[in-house]
Amino acid sequence: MSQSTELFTRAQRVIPGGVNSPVRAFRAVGGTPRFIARAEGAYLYDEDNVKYVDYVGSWGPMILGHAHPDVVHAIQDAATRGTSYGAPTALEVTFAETITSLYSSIAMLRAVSSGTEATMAAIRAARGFTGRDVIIKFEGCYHGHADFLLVKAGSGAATFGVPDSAGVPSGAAANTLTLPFNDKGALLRAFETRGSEIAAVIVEPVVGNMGCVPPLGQFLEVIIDLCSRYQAVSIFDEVMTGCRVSKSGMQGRVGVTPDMTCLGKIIGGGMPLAAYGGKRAIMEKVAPLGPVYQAGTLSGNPIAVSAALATIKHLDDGLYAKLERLGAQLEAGLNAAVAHAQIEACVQRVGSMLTLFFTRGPIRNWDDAKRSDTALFGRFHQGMLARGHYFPPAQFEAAFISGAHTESDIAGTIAAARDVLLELTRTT
Ligand code: HOZ
Repeated sequence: MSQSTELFTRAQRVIPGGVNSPVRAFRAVGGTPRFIARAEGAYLYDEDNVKYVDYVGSWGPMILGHAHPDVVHAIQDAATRGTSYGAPTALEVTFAETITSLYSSIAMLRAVSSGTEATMAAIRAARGFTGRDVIIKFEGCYHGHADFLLVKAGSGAATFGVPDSAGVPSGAAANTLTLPFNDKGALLRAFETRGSEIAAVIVEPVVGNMGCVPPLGQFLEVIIDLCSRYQAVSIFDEVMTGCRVSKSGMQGRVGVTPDMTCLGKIIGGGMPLAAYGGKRAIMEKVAPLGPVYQAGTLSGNPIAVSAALATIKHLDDGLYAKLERLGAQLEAGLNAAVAHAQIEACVQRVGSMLTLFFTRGPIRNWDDAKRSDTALFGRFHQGMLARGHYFPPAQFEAAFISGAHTESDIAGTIAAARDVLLELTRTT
């Protein structure tokens, strides 16, 4: 029996589903989750010492690849000075100054420990600022697991068919309106009918959590414009896209400025660190300056902030040019493999995030995404894994490339995908 199988058996006795985050259980693709022993650069090694080219990258943070020497050194160095103080540090000031210099939408920010906390706190601040209750989110977008955001949510919630989670009191989500992503008309109508009640619109500016779905036709601009016209707060959830699709996220890539921004993943350098921030007038509502309460013992943790600063130092134009190049290589190779196998599938990509959907494109929203043949995706995933290529274990997730990947890694993955897709057509 493999080490992963043995560990999974033990894990299922003491951890729900054997995992600490549902999608890791591989239920959407079948097979046994690999228990990871170590990682380096673009590669993961499981407990049986099998090597994989990694396209999950801890779900986004590992933009430099795993165990980057500067990041590891920063963590080791910080740890010798203590692991947590629950008191302010110089590091946090530098971190906040660094982020505000990268994101013109952020005049002030609060560090927190996860993307879930960031979105939850940003919405609380927006509600406190506007004095309104209603928020708008988009179907298939996932903003963490706060009660009022687990409505028609993407990621694991979509994968497991529970976009509306049990355990969320109906009242908790009563003020959450959900609309189709990329539907400007629906958004306009919502503002026309309920504009004076709307506190905020929260959006993943490129959705990563129903698979990779880019915004179309000025959708982001329209969100910002309508929010400003109706004195609501536009919130970009750039937990996944921040420092990923450009150094200053999707907002920097397309040149727009939301009222608030949530960040996580890359800005934490692989440690539990996230942040929310925005216009000074909004952030001045946050305690102790204002009446919106939010706190956290591990917020701005010195080890996490050290990893973050060491990571951000490496985010330069050369890195993003490389990521764009590798992304284009993978996209073109997968498209060619799909065409060769004559399979109904499409690739969607923004920079170094990408999804192979097993349905005809384009995928513009959740209704499009959910037409995907998830069983076929599962078989594709298993085939790739068996050949040493580790893709996200669910159709409704994005794959990520890091600066540690090489052209030959990508070429190997394309060759494997060609084989696997052909195999799928032969056996369907
Ligand atoms: N919700 C995450 C993907 N969008 C999964 C996190 C994890 O399992 O680590």
